[in-house]
Amino acid sequence: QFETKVCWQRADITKLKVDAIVNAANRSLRGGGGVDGAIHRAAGKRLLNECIKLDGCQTGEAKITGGYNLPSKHVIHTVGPIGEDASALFACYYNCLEVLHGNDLKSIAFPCISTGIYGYPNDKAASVALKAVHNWLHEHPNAIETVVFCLFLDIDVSIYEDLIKQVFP
Ligand code: AR6
Repeated sequence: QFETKVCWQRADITKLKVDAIVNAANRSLRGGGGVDGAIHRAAGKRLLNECIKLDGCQTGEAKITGGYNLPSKHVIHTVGPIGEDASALFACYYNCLEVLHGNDLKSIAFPCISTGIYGYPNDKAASVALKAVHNWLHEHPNAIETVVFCLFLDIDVSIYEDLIKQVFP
């Protein structure tokens, strides 16, 4: 038996070797800018071919594909809200964990969904992200091994450094 480890790391998510990295996608699932563009570039065009078959993704939903050329075995694509919508952002994190667990996978890395191009305020997004992960883990004790918050910007490092200790003491 293990205890789920929750941590943050400053990294390019395309370099992480976990069972699944999360993509902050758009509803078409056909690629885009930001982390979505980086993931598609690193995974190669077979990722887009698989995504096209998924028939898009609604805001707050999550869909899984292979990882292809990435070090991670899978990508879980989710679509964050445009602007501040706590219940939609909560659903993104929660549903990614549902999909991870539903596929018998054990480790996941999240980017800061919606806080780039989609404009969600960083501090508010972090508290929703941590709350969603905390709730899911509370409902599924030790069902998974590792949750990594993959941070790209200094602002998020300073926010998560503080908040993660409060939510996961
Ligand atoms: N690794 C980790 N995090 C990254 C990376 C990376 N390689 N690159 C960027 N980030 P964004 P959104 C961070 O804009 O706000 C796309 O066009 C970035 O600094 O990628 O959900 C989609 O197709 C920020 O902290 O996603 C959608 O149309 C975080 O990832 C739209 O953007 C999310 O920023 C989604 O916008």
